[in-house]
Formats: sequence, structure tokens, C-alpha cells
Amino acid sequence: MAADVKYRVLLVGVFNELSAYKYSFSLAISCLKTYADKVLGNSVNIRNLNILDTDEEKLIKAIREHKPSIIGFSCYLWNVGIICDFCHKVKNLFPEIKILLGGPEATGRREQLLKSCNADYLIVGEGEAVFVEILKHLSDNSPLRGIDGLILPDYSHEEASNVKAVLLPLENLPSPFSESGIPEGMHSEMFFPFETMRGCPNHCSYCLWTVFGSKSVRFYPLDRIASDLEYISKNAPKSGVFVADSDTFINKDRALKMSGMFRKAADEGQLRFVFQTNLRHWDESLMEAYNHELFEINFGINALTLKTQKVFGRNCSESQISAQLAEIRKKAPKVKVFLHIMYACPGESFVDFCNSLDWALSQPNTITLFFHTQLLYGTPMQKKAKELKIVCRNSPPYYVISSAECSAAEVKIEELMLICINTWLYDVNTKDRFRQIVMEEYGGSFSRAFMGLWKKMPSMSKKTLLSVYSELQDGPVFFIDNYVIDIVQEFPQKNDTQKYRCVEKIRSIFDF
Ligand code: B12
Ligand code: SF4
Repeated sequence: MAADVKYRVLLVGVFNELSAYKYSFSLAISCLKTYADKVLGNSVNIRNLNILDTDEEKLIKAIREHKPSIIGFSCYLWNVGIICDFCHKVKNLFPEIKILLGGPEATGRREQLLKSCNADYLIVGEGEAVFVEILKHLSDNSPLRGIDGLILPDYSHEEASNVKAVLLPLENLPSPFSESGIPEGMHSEMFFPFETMRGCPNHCSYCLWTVFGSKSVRFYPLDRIASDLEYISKNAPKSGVFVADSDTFINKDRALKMSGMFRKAADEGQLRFVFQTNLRHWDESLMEAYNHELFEINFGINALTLKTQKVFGRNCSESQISAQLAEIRKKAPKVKVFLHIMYACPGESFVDFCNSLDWALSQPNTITLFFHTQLLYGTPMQKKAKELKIVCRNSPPYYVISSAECSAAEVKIEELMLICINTWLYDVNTKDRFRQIVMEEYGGSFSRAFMGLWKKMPSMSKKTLLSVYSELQDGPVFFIDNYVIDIVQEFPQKNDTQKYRCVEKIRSIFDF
């Protein structure tokens, strides 16, 4: 590539609004820009744009200002619908601009997404190496067909299915934080995804990582992690850092070494860390090392029903889980413990769901987040959907509508239950009274309490609840999951009008 050629690229990260994570930042596009800048130097001019899904005007303004030859969109479940709309608008307004897609939805949907967005290029899996390769080829005017990791619109289904991700050693990747700088305006109380590793050795059937081509686990050097954490704590204090690893604690020695780095950043920069992990990896030494009030640990329980665990590719009994959790509560009392449980899962009946819910809500000092099971494109579970008799929405977020064990009507009751129980349990106006009713009238069973209250509910209240349900269903993608997440983490504020309105209505029917 000639040194004076400026290939202009606009990379776009698109978010929807979660009250818990208001100001977000796309780690994906930062990694891409930092790597391409390092390899291609001044021969490219890449601008990154982080926008909300409502910010179409900002996007158009940035295109007019930056005049890119290529726009790259980072596609996830939460934004792929709006990105498709953006792509069609861009093609209408600026037909000369080429569109590049990447991210988990691009990896899962491949040629089908490329076509529905009318885009020009799509990258499978990790993007750094392929992105640079495309830019090099475009600048040299050499043909793109055959570049590893790339799909073009004229690829057949078979050709697209055979495209494999290209993985680089992590030591070769420059840091999007300490070597690139945090984007302007993101210098305090931000929310940053942060990696200490890539890949996952497990193969949970619902997860895209199994097809990401990254089963081999690769780690970033420890000194880079230390300098990045120091950089964030100095330059964006009081921020939330979401550690985006498959499981930070998979390698115990490393996790123990990193604990001091995380603690230092939490103490000096008041950074709040969110980790994701499997309970199995936790022993006494880890519990003690990570016992810090600014650490939040998300334990992926996913399912208690053994039949479901089998479908997921997991195997851990309820008693093992309870015992391990009790140990963590004892040895790491300062950490905030979140349990992640999926509902509407294959293998789980309505009764199993109720049992899981009651188990989860009886765990002391924990918060449980329930996620609607989704059949992500490209995952083993999606491929086996027919065999498992799962019916799901065919557009994002691909929620399971019914399974062999649970009818659509039962899944709907599960959602109504989650909306009501979470609102009544976390709203200051209802929580004490609701708990008292559960304990005194329903022997501590939240699910039986809901079913009892639902039976007695006047028809006007039922109507109100069903109207909130359909408002949440028809709202932006994931609204029910997002509603519940926001409620348990940071109650929606008055200015968050739609969610707040829903909360008010659910609160009002509690007094029927
Ligand atoms: C951080 C994170 C979040 C944050 C998002 C905030 C944020 N600012 O990013 C939070 C906690 C809010 C979140 C929520 C959810 N998340 Co999430 N999350 C992640 C996580 C852990 C890290 C993402 C990340 O930054 N990775 C690091 C970067 C470097 O990797 P990457 O994103 O894959 O990007 C690389 C490639 O994909 C590619 N690439 C990406 N974009 C582009 C663009 C171009 C142009 C190119 C060329 C290449 C390219 O190159 C990048 C560099 O190699 C991933 C799992 C994971 N570790 O990736 C799940 C993941 C993205 N989340 C997922 C899901 C399902 C959810 C939820 C829907 C869960 C739920 N049921 O509620 C919610 C949705 C919330 C909402 N907004 O509505 C799925 C998405 C699946 C999909 N098909 O999109 C993932 C992949 C987890 C999984 N195991 O399946 N999540
Ligand atoms: S769900 Fe977690 S443990 Fe399972 S394959 Fe995905 S990243 Fe790995």
C-alpha cells in the first residue's frame, strides 16, 4: 500500500439503552482500529463511532464528516435489526460506500445476514487479521475472493459455511486502552468490556463460542493486563469494567496473580469489576483473593434440571451448586454474587422452572438474573432445534416460544411471573409485604405465591399485567430481559419513562 494513500474507514458500535450500563464502548471496534493502525500506519484513516440505536442522525453526520470508503458495523443480537436498517439507508444515501459486517451475529448468520443487509463483505470470528487483509487488498486493487475469514455476496452457502475464523496470538495485539487511549468523552463512570483472554475450552450447546473457532484458550500477557488496568483506573475512575472472558478463573494461577491487579484498580480508581465464571473453578484461595466489595461475580448456573444440563453440555447437581455457593458466601462475603439462570430451556417443564425459581430466590445474599433461552444462529442447539422440538422466534432475540416440555402458554406464565416477582421484590414500596405474603401464606415458595395471587387477581389487574407484558414484548429487542436486569441492578429512574411506567403499573396491581 502506498504510504500516502488514506483509506478512510468508519467503524460503528451500536448499543441499546440499559440503565445499568448507560454509556457504553465497543471493545470490538477499538481492537480493530488499534491493530489496523499499528500494522497499516498512516495509510489508513479509521474513525470509531459508538452510538445508541436511536442515533441515526449521528451516524449520517459522521459519514458526511469522515467520508469513508468503507463502513464496518459490529453486529450482536441487540443491534442487528437496526444495523440492517442502517445498511439500507447508507446504501440509498451513499451508494459508493462499501459495507463490512463483523461480530457474533455475522459469524452465526453469515451469507444470510450479508444478503439481508445488502452488505459487501462479512467477517467470520475474530476480526483483526481479516480486517487488515481486506484493507491491504482493497488498496492494492487485488481480488478479495479467497481471503481467509471473509465472505463475499457471491459465495455459495457451502463456500460460506466452510469459511474459518483467523486467530492471531494475543501477544501480537496492541492494547486498545493503554496503547490507543480511551475515546474522548469517556473519562469517568463509563462501562468498559475488558479481556484477559480469548476462547473457551467448553462446548455449551447454546453458546456461539463453540463455533467461533476459538476453543483453544489464549491469554493476554500479564504485564499488559496490569498496565491496562492502571490506565483505566487513572483515566476513567469510577467506571464499570465488564471482564469479557469466557471464564477468568479457568486458570487458577493466573487468576490469583491477577487478583492483586484488579484489587489495586478497584482501590485506587474505584473501578467496579464484573466477572463471569463457573462455580466449579472456585476454591478457598480464589474466594479469599477475590473478596472485595467492588467485585461482582456472575455465576452461570444456567439450569438446575439435569435433563436440561445434559442438553446444554453441563453436569452439576443442585446440592453441589448449593454447597459451593454457601462456601463462597462464607469465604468471600464482600463480593456481590449474581446467579444467571436460563428459562424456557429444552428439557425443563413448567414445574422444573418453578422449582429453579424457588431455589434461586432462597439462596441467601445473592441476586438471580433470569435469561430467556435464545437459539443463536450457528450454535449446536439451534441446529438441533427440530430434534429437541423447540419453537423459537426467527428474528432477534430468537427467544424460545415453546419446547417439548413447556407449552407457549406456560412460557408466557413464566415471563409474567418473572416480571411480577422481580418488580415486587425489588420495589421499596412492595418488597417487605410481598416477602411476608410469600413466607406466611405460601411456605416460602415465590412461584406458588405468584400462581395464588394470579388466580385471585381481579380481571382489571390481569388486564394491566398483560398490557405491560405485551408492551415489553413489543418493545426494543430483549425488553423483558433488560427490564428485569435493570430492576435488580438499578431501579429504573423516573426519566426512564417506558420502564418506569411499567414498574408503576406492576406495583399498582400488587394492592388488588
Ligand atoms: C461485554 C458483553 C456484553 C455487555 C455489552 C456492552 C458492551 N459495551 O459491549 C453486556 C453485559 C451489556 C451484555 C449484554 C448481553 N449480552 Co453480551 N456479551 C458481552 C461479551 C462478554 C463481550 C463482548 C466483547 O466486547 N468481546 C470482546 C471483543 C473483542 O470480541 P467480539 O465482540 O467478539 O469482537 C471480535 C469479533 O466478533 C469481530 N468483530 C466484532 N465486530 C466487528 C465489526 C467489524 C466491522 C469486523 C470486521 C469484525 C468485528 O472482531 C472483534 C475483534 O476480534 C460477549 C462474549 C464475548 N466474550 O465475546 C457477550 C455476547 C456478545 N453477549 C451476548 C448476549 C446473548 C447478551 C445478552 C443478549 C444476554 C441477555 N440474554 O440478556 C445481553 C443483551 C443486552 C442488551 N444490550 O440488550 C452474546 C451475543 C450473541 C449474538 N449472536 O450476538 C455473546 C457473544 C455471549 C455468548 N456467549 O453467546 N453483553
Ligand atoms: S457458555 Fe461460557 S463456558 Fe459455555 S462455551 Fe460459552 S463461553 Fe464457554
